[in-house]
Amino acid sequence: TWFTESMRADRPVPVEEQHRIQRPALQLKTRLPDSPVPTVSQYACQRRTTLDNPNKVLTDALEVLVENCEFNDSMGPCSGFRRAASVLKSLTTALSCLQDTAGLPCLGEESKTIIEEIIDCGSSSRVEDILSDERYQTLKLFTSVFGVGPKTAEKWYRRGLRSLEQVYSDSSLHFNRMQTAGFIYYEDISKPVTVAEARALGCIIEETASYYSSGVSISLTGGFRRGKQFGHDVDFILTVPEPGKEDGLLPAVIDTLRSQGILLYSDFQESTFDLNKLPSRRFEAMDHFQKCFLILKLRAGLVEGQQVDPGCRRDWRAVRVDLVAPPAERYAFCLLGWSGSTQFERDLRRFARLERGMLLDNHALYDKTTNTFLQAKTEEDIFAHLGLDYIEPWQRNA
Ligand code: DCT
Ligand code: MG
Repeated sequence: TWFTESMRADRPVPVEEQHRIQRPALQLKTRLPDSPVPTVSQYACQRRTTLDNPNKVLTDALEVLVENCEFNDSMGPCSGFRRAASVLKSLTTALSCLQDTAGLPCLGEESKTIIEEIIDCGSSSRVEDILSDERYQTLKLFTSVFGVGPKTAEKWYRRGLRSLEQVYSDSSLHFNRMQTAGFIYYEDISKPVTVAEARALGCIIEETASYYSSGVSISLTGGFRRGKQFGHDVDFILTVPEPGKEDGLLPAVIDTLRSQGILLYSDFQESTFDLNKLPSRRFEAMDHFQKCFLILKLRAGLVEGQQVDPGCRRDWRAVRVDLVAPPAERYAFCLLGWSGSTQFERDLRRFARLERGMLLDNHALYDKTTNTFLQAKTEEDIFAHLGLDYIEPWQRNA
């Protein structure tokens, strides 16, 4: 048995149970027949995780540890803290003491120590130490630049660099195109993208793609599909019904955006999709679909509810946009993969492999027992193949 809607701790208590709870001590001695114990699954894809997170103080703290492990390249403890944070995010009530964690999966001793410290004292010394650590602060700052990962950040840190100004003015460093754009538009792209901005970008992409073919469909995916109010970028999937016609789609969209004068940066990646390759075992491996990472110029006048400030030196902002264009028959897999959250995706794949003997990635679902690819037109089909209850996108904020 695993977590279902009816097992939630905060569900309304049915009338027949209310008086049972209210009866005094004498009644409690006669044991009620064993009721199923609500259990929380170790897999995020068997939990419903909305954006309401009453344990944010705890999950933020655990995520600092995750980030610190990523900076130190220690992947073992990293996944432990990730899973612990994710389990807490699925709870509908705040933990008030360590005993409240009884029966919860994925909480190792280290995670429990952090949780207990925060519940008892309001903060964890281990987390506070990391937050005030110069290396952590610097690596966090450097990796906030588009195109800069932990390896590059570490290299700059080792050279004694501590601020973005120092990095940018160090003439001995070579920046790639992505990093250069990251520095130029740093202020704009560090600012969260709003839902209204995401919608305005959707209209721009839709119109632009329609010049290529009237049959193009566009889906908003990523965090916004999960109901987030803000994102670091906007993710769209573009498809055309005619097989093979997607081949020239993104280059055409990029050209049109350029001729409209709103393309600030683009990194186009040709498709390397090959159905003969089995789904990858590594989650971190990006998918093989045709895609592009863009920075676009979004005019304030196109964003609903946004006033154009006459005193402002410019009437636009730079925004990060990702486009992916899979073959139409791969759409469901691509949508499920790009909808995230990243932890939800990791656990979907882990569940498929360990519990079902199947390999799942953004392209396909492969059954190792029967040596067949399982077809899917919708996300519901994929959950059904995996024997999972369907989880709505807004419940995938694991
Ligand atoms: N994804 C993937 N393969 C990866 C990394 C991510 O398939 N190697 C998926 C999971 C989420 C989705 O792509 C979009 O990625 P982000 O934009 O980074 O995540 P997000 O949830 O949209 O977060 P944000 O709101 O900050 O953009
Ligand atoms: Mg996103």
